[in-house]
Amino acid sequence: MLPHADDAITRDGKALILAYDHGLEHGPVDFEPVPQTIDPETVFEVATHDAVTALAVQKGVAEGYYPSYEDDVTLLAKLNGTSNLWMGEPDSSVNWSVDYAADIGADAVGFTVYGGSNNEVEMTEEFRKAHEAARANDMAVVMWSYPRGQGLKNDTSAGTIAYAARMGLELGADITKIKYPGSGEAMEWACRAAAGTKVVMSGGSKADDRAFLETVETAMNAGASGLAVGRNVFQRENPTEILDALEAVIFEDATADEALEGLSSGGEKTADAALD
Ligand code: FBP
Repeated sequence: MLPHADDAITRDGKALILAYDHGLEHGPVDFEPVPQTIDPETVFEVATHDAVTALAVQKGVAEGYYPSYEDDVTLLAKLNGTSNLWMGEPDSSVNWSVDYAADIGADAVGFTVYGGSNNEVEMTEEFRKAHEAARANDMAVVMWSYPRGQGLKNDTSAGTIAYAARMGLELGADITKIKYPGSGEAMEWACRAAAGTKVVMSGGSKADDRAFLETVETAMNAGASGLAVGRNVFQRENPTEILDALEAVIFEDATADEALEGLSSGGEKTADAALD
């Protein structure tokens, strides 16, 4: 890990990456809870919130919408990604080059590696090319480190997630994005395994305010450097309100309880699903 390589996408060494590549990864179904989010402009507006240190999008969305937001949004180019229509062993096509992302104005690149997939070797070699091109362009590298495939499927066990965090360090990521492994202790182990590489927690499917913020607080206390989140922000009717709360927990050391006081729900549980 290079010191300061991630300065452009962090604030006080912490990150709140807003992910909006779901139209490719999951399909338009993810926009149904808040239908206007099908329009990327809506989410670019959300990303102008001070708490958001970078917005992660795919090439077409960046090409079409970033030019209008380049003064207010920091672009993280999610280089690879595959649709949910793909039924094969986990894999991800590389959809744009680092040089092209730099031309569009990206400050960082994002890349998924599915450790444990039959395609891990090829994906890791593709990551290597992207990583070295990013270094040549002074861009930060964020690895979506998601072990899955073969017998693993969507494994979030403590050992697997610590391995995912470690892969980020070993392969040169500045920030490694991992799934929440289910407890503060497991998260702490993952952060220790990353040995100084910043670890950010993936947001997961939409949870109620209290469950979500408590998990974020636990992750931060365990040594995480922030969050890379999509649905738990843009699937809320009031994304600004949850970003205010996340800003407090991630950057201002507030507890979840303190942050919940600012929410109109007051932290009441809803029927929403828990974090996955
Ligand atoms: P969420 O916070 O909505 O989970 O988004 C994070 C993310 O990594 C997105 O960048 C990506 O589209 C999605 O999760 C992929 O999730 P999965 O592969 O687990 O379905």
